[in-house]
Amino acid sequence: MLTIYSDDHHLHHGRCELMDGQLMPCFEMPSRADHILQRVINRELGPVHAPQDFGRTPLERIHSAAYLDFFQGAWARWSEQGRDGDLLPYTWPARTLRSVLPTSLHGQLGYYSFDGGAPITAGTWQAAYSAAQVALTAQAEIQRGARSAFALCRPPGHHAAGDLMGGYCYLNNAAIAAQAFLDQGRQKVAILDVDYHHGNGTQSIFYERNDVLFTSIHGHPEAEFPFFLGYDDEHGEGPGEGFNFNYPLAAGSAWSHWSAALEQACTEIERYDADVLVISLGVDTFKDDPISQFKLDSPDYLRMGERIAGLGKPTLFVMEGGYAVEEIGINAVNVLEGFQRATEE
Ligand code: Q9C
Ligand code: ZN
Repeated sequence: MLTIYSDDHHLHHGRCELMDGQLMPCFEMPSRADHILQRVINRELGPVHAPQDFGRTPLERIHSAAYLDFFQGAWARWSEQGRDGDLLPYTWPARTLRSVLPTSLHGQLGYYSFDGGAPITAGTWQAAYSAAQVALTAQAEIQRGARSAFALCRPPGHHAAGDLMGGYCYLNNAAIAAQAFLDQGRQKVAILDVDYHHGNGTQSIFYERNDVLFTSIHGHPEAEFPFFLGYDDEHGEGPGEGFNFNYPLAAGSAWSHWSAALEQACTEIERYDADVLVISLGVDTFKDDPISQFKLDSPDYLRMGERIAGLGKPTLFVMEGGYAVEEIGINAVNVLEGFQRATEE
C-alpha cells in the first residue's frame, strides 16, 4: 500500500491545551506522525511518496473562501501585533449571541472556531495545507486504480466543518478527498469514521447530501467531546435524510461492542453500494490512549482492517487522531496490514 507523507507537519506544534482545568502540553504533537511513518517503513508497508500540490481549489469545494482566507492570514495579523505565542480563541457566538463576523482578529477567531483546541502557530496553515494535499495525492492514487492508499495526514481534519476549526483540526482532509472523488466522476462515496471522537465536521459538511454516506463509531456525545453532535438520531436532512449513521458507544467499550457497531456500519455501507470508501482512521480508541475511554487493543486493529477490506471497495485511509504516541504507529499500521492481508487472500 502506498503512503503519502509530508514533513511539513512539523511546522505545526501547538504549545498548550486546556484539559480538566489545567494547561497541558498539546496531545496532538509532531511525534505522532513521526512514529506512524517509522512503523510504515519498519513493516515495509510499501513506498512512501511526497504529496503533489493541487492548489487551493479542491479545499474551496469544502471550506468557504472567507474561512480559508482567515486561516491563511491569521498568523501574519497576529505577528503584526507583535505577538509570537499560539493564537487561541476565547469567545464564541453561542446561544443568545449573534453570529456576525467582527473585524478584530480574536473576534474572527471565535467566529471561525468551536473550541479552544486548535491553536494557530506560525506554520499551522502550511502544515494543514500540506495535510490536505497528502489526502488529495492519496485520493488521486486510488482514482488511478489502486485498491488502497494511506494519507498520513497531520494535523487531523474530521472536526473541521465548512467554516470552523476545532478539536485539533483545521482543514477536513477526509471531506476534501471525498469531494475530489465526486468531482472526478465517482457517484457515491462512503465515509467510515473510526476515530474515538465523533466526526462532527464531516457529518455537518455532508448532512444534507446523498452523494456521501457518513458513518461514525465514537464515544457517546453525552459524555465525550465534541458533546454537541454525534447522537444516534442524527440521520441527515433533506436529500441527505437516511445517509448519516452514528454509533455512539459507552466509555469502557472494548472490541466486542466496538466490532458490533462496525458490523452495523458495514451493513449500511453495503446497502449504499458506494463506488469508493474513505476511512477516517483515528486510533484513539486504544486502551491506553491518554484522552479517550475505549479499550481496543493492538491486535484488534488487524481485525478492523480485515473487516474494512471485506467491503471490497477501493479504500482511502486518512489519518485522524490517536494520542498514545508510543503505540500509535503499531495500531494505525495494524489496520493497514490487516486490510492488506485480507485483500491478498
Ligand atoms: N482539551 C481528534 O482526535 N480535547 N481530536 C478534549 C480537552 C478535544 C480530538 C480535551 C479532543 C479532540 C482528531
Ligand atoms: Zn479523536
